[in-house]
Amino acid sequence: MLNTLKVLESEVLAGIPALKSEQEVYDFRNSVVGKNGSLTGVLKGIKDLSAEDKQTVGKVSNELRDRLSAAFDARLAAIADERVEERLKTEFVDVTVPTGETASGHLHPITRALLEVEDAFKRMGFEVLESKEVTTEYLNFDAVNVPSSHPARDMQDTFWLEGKGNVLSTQTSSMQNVILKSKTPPIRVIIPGRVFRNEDIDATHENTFYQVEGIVVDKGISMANLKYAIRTMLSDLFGREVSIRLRPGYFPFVEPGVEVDFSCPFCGGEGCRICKKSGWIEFMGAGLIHPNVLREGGLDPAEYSGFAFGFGLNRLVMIKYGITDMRHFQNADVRFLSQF
Ligand code: FA5
Repeated sequence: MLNTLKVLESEVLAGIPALKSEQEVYDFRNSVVGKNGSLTGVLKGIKDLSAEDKQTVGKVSNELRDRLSAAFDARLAAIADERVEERLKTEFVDVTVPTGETASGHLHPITRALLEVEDAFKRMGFEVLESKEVTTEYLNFDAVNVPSSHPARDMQDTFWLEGKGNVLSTQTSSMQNVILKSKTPPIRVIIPGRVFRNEDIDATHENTFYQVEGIVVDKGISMANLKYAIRTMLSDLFGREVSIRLRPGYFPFVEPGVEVDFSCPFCGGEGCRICKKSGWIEFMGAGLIHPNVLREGGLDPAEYSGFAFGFGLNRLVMIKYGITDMRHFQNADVRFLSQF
């Protein structure tokens, strides 16, 4: 019987590697160790053996059953591995291949417009400098001709910071003194920056918004230079010639001070919904730099003159793109942002 078992083992072990699927393994295993299996059949004869042979054959057959069971399990594991290998080969997905479906980010409309504004001024020989978001009471007010007793301080609601005399810039004009002291004429700079005012917000007012300051100082600078620079920049930005209109305006750091309007680029000045039928769009404050400001910046007003202007970028972008609510800019809502 031991011989029969040996032959049976070598036959079974030789047959296992040819099994291709789990089902084939189960069927073959059943044909060996199942109720009517070949090994089961041989083992049924044990009962007729002598007591001594029963013990020997019993031990050998138990060991044989364990070896065959291990061989079947190993084949099942190998078949599972082969299946995974096969799937990896046929179902391979290269996750690095571009799908063309991913939306990539883009510039915020304010940033985009600012770059266009900067380009227009650079073409006219202007330098672009950055303003400071945290500044001093001196630079924001005193140095631009607004002493502490001056009522004009109340024109801009200020965020005062802890510590001596520090404020959040309420206007990019807080850079005027820095520029005048650090440069020698001819000076031609624009200074874009974020400014802050302690104001209630609504569709046309924010507490955090962008301004662009412009400063030009040289001998013999006049309002004509201001008009030319602003007309050129706006015509570039809107892709159409615009005209400039000046009205008297009050800002402590300029004399004379003006409010600058430009002809509506949408209707050409005939009157439409955007310019509220007036043909003109209110744009910004400007003027010739006040002698006190030049002096505080270390320049002699008898020798030099200059102009300064400051406009709100948020409002300009609203006009350019027909945006009706300024609060959209800071909301980070993709439904708004994805339109630009
Ligand atoms: C100024 O801030 C002056 N520094 C401008 C200036 C510079 C005049 C140089 C003369 C010479 P004003 O407070 O008007 O001025 O603000 C300028 C622009 O900022 C406004 O025309 C407007 O477009 C924008 N602005 C003002 N307040 C707000 C606000 N709460 N939200 C959004 N934009 C605002």
